[in-house]
Amino acid sequence: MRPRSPRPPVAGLMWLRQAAEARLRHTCEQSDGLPGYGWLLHDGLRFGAQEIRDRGLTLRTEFVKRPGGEHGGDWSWRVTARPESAGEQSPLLSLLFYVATDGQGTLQPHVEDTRLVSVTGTSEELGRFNITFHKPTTETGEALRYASYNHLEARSPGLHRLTDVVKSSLSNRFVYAAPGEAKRRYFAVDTDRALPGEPGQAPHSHLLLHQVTLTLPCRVEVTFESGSFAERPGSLVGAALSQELAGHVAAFEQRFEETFSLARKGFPPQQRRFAQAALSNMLGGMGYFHGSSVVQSAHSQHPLPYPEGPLFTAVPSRSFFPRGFLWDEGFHQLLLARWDPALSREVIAHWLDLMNAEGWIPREQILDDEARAKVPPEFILQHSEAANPPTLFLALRQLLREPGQGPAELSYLRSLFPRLHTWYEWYNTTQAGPLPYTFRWRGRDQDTDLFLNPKTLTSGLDDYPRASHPSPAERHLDLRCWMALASGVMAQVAERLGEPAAEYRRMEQVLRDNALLEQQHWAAQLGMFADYGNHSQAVGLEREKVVLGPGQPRHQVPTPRLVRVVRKPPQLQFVGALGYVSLFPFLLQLLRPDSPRLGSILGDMRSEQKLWTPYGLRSLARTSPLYMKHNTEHDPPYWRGPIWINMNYLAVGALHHYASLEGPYQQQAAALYQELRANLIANLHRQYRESGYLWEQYSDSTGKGQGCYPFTGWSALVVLVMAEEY
Ligand code: 6A9
Repeated sequence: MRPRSPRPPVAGLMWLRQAAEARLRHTCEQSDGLPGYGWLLHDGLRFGAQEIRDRGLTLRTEFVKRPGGEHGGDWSWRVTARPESAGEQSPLLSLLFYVATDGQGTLQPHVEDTRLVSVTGTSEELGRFNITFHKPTTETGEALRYASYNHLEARSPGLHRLTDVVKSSLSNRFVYAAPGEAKRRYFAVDTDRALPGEPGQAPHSHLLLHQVTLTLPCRVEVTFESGSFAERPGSLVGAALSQELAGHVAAFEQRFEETFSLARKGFPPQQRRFAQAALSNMLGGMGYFHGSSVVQSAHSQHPLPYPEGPLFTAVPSRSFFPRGFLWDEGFHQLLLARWDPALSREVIAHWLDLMNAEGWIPREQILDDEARAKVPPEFILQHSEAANPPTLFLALRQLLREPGQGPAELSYLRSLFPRLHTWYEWYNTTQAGPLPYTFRWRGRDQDTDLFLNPKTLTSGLDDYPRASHPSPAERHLDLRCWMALASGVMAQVAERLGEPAAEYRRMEQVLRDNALLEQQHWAAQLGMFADYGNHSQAVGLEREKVVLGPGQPRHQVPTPRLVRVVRKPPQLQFVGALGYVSLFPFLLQLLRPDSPRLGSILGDMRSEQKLWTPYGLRSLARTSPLYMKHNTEHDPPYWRGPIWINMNYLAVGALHHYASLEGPYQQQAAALYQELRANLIANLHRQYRESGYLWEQYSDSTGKGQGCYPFTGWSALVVLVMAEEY
């Protein structure tokens, strides 16, 4: 729990199942391999309910915020712990509640015997506050429970080191002695062992921690009360908290149904809960980040820190990629704009505020030490010529469609407009292609010897096959289609504001012109839309031959590397790689409904040899030369076969669109729409049921979730597929 502040005081929970070894849980770590955790309900503002399944126990955590006063009001947390299965011998559990500062504010502990009863404090944005750790009760809150108490006061170099500080203070010299039970030793924080802080450096973070150790099942509540909240109707604990929670649950259910109509569409309760969890996890995973990217620009020799700033954003995966990604965000906001348009507007404004004077927005937002701690060094640097698909236009288009467009929405658009224009022009100028109305992603991998196909991280489709030899002659189909979308939305925004819109419209019309599109990107011989560039199909990875020098012993020779061999020299031509890129004129609905190309795309999509699977559309056709090929020895296929949900969402949306327009392919589109939609929903739900999570991508041969988890970024778009909202 933290306010949106650059240097926030934070409150949180760690837990520890008492066993021979102390395994402390704190932040979301994929390597912990929990059987399941995530938000089941979360409205993004006032309330949330989370379930965490750890081995042997289940934790349910719930919070409610109650507005009041001048500092954001009160909040309460409730944690209920149960053994995983009834009848299991009750393990001893420690819940560790903490509060910590991050360079500003004060905290004052109030201890009775060994129990930290409460913390009073102040901070810039929260004013005065009081946090109370209530005594544990039975699971239903009726009676008090026996427990042992410990507490810790310590210093930490920063919030990202809190886990280490707590871990290093653990000692098992403590004894749990409930009346009538056998005594048990347990691990607890030990103030005597707390780190003194780093010498010569003012310790950044002040930590206070309350540990309660007891048997299951049990419940513990914590209340935060804001000093400026004068007329509090009573503390938000016990029965009062239960009542508030129940009210929020009912309101959430109703709002969810009003927004997505899943009950009306006949989805059974189990599938509705799945969809609620997907939405809730995207909302609950949102973060407020603060700091600066490290940027390499063409104007300077060395990387420089970008100006410091905040970013309020959703994230692809809280456990694995807990930071903002530009093109992911456009997809996230497609979902959130339907749930809470005001929240979406705020997020989009945050992103546009990250633009530099030239119109560039860094693709990946790695803003502070905490974020940097989770990123390998080679990914930290952001290059100021690197683009990423401008999907925020997708989100904006959705916001323009939302009902209730009043003066506030208009003035919001007006304030956005100059930045939108600058951003749009940045793409037009810096990512221009070799011919008018063509485009090219800058910043492809240059090292053509070590990669089977040099990657195009900026496109978002990383290792999707492109021209084998990057060159200025390349024309990238996906970027061209994104620019058609961007032009159309710019025109719409300008029209709404009474600003000159003709140039955006003209650009949109040219980019939508099917004849020009075919001239630049239809590969007649391949029978598909394609990229164009300096390309050879005949490439492969082979072990380098090792030549022993005279007298050189074999064991001194390094293991031969895998290097790329080009068996036929590259030439300017279309790139034969049937998959998501070839579908773009369809995905972004640029094709006329009577275009014969629409017919061939639908055919390729439905072909099981090519793109169709029972679980969704695969990223690259099985018939494509680089299908499921490694890019290097240690770089497995990523966008070369597996099923990705953002692209499948666009595909279902496009099928829905073409099914609604009269034309020779209307029936076919309608049939595919039903089938693809049903396949996606069934597989994601099944994977969620079986594995406990939504995943980054799905295997095209088994449908199994793979990559990182929980991934409730764009995979959560399954909610919109269920709701038929495109
Ligand atoms: C790796 C290793 C703990 C890759 O969802 C975010 C992005 C997408 O924008 C992109 O389209 N993902 C997709 O191809 C994840 C990128 C993560 C890169 C950093 C760090 C983690 O170590």
